[in-house]
Amino acid sequence: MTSQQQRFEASIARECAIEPQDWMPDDYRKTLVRQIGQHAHSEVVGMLPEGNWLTRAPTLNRKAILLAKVQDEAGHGLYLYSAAETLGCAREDLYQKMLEGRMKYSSIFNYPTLSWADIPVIGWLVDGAAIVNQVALCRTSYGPYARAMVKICKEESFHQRQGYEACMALAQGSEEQRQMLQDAINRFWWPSLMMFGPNDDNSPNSAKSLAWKIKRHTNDELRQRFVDNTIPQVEMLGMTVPDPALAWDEASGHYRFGEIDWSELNEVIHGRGQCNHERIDAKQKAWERGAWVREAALAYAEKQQRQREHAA
Ligand code: BYC
Repeated sequence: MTSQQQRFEASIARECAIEPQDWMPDDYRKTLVRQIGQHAHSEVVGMLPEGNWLTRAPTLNRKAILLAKVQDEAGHGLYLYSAAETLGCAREDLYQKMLEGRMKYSSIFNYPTLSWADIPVIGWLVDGAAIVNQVALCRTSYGPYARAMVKICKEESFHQRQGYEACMALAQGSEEQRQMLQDAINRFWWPSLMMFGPNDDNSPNSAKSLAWKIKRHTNDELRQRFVDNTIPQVEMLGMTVPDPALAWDEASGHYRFGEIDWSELNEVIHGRGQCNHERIDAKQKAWERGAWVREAALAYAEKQQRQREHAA
């Protein structure tokens, strides 16, 4: 082991954050670019299913909240693309890889939002699952990623609470509203559990990511934490989850749940989910239509630079 490698391993062991100027193994850098890049793409693709309901939110108040949430997701994408840039990769390159299907984004955003109840349920379950994963990432070993996560978690936590509050409004509403809520839970329950990734026996990246403290917990540990947190909330709403195997296990102090349909997750992450084409198509069009904004922003930045140089 070289002295650089020794210093790196010692920093990881001492829980010292690795910073952009520090030496790091190529594989550590690659793993971070992959995970932070996918995470950034998930945030911006995640704007689409929710954006679908902006014009149809049931009240002006709900519309204003949803608009703010969708904007927050764009901001999260920005923090994460910036964190990835500190590793030496251009934002445009990462984005192109996502558009070309060479980088992934979270499976959850390849499901359609069919009714208004999907929006509260996404806020509650999807942002709820995201927080469980992301609170752990606040202690990830790469400094810029950990710092981005602190800010993101505060906003995600607000999203989760507003989602649950909107679910509660439906749960206390008419029979039709309760049915709409139950239907949304039925469709989003299993895909939310899939957000945590394959089970530990089939997670090729986990061992290295855990050793480098990029990941702090395994996929299954976080999934279990999410189920344990969420089932009492489901009961509070007077709803159920579509899992006949769900049961409280007194001995372990955890809920036991049924087997996830891994073939479904596999299909979705390999581009064959219900909305994969639609999502990439929307992002491709947004990229093309936004060209003038990028050109204008660059021209403005160059003008500012020239003025600063002139003044100096
Ligand atoms: N979807 O070895 P594994 C949000 C891939 S957005 C797609 O366990 P790893 C929000 C995985 O990438 C939430 N792909 O991998 C936004 C790998 O493929 P590659 C996004 C998945 O990295 C808007 C392969 O399967 N959160 O919060 O150790 C509105 C094998 O998996 C998925 C993050 O991105 C999946 N579900 O663990 C509302 C969190 N699962 O790259 C909310 C950061 C697995 O080898 N990411 N794959 O080709 C992570 O924590 C980890 O990357 C994962 C996977 C737990 C997702």
